[in-house]
Amino acid sequence: MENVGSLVLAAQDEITAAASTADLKQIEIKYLGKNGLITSLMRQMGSLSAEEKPAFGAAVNTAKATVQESIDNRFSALRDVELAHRFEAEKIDVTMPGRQTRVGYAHILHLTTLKIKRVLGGLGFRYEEGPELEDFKYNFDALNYPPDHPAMDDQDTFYVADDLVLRTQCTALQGRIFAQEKPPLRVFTVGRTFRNEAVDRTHNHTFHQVDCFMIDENVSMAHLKGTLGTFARAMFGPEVKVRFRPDFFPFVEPGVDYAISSPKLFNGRWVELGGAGLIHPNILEANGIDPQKYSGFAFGLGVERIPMMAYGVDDLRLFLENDLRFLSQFQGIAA
Ligand code: FA5
Repeated sequence: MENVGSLVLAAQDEITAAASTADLKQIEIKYLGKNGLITSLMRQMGSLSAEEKPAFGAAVNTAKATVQESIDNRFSALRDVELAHRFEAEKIDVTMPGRQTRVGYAHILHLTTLKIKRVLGGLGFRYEEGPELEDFKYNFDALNYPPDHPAMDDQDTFYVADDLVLRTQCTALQGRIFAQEKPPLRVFTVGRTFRNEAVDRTHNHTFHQVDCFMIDENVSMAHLKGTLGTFARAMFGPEVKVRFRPDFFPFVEPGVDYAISSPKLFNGRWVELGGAGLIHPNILEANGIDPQKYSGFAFGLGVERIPMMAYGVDDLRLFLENDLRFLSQFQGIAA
């Protein structure tokens, strides 16, 4: 019996000293658990006489109840303290200003594309899209490339299969249109193009091109120059001049590259924009268009070139890196 009393006293000392509800759980297990110190006292019953048994049993039960009650009381006191601490720690200051949500804005290449569409659409050209994963045939063969042209090499072109490439130029759209439509035609496209090239400040593996062509009776270099001049002035300002120089592309004859100059851009220096020319008679013939009756012009240029020149961006890789410190500078620019 003394043993029971001293266990209760020991338990109560520990209960009073417990610093947390977790400590209290351990004390509960230690004394009242299945193999707890008080619970185990019952095992002594067997060694007691029949007269002693009831009193011992009652004493153990009372001890259990006493310790349990002490634990319960201490538990609720400790839990109140712990909750108060937690509430304090997790307190929310509802008067603090909220976190700002960022509002999205259009990417500068998208804005440039919208402007191109508006300008060329306004000149009477119809917008069409071709696939980025293009038939070798449309990317090269239909554009009058000789079989050994270096652009077809693995070094320059991403091949997906022998007859399937990531288009290297938006000019690939021409063959798709010619296969379905007859002149007069005025069509343009804007889209992503891919080249397996060494990447530097003016070359990326993924970039964008505008490509535009027109076929009708008596189309000449004068129409090309007039259209490009109007396009360039609409994109860069009314002071812009356009210059042609001879260049070679298999799909045009004569072929040119063209540059623009404006007193407001690059101190009036000439800056090359892209390639152009009159659509090669071989291409017209291959598509059943009579080159005696019809002629056409085509031009293409890099979309990135436009904001690079307009805003003085010196590295075109920035456009696709998605660094908001760069992109946010174009926030608020009207399309
Ligand atoms: C062409 O791609 C021709 N299809 C253009 C053309 C169309 C000529 C119609 C005649 C008639 P070129 O390879 O020069 O041409 O590319 C045209 C423009 O795309 C370049 O002036 C440049 O602005 C851009 N460009 C070309 N390669 C890259 C590159 N790796 N990264 C970024 N821009 C590029």
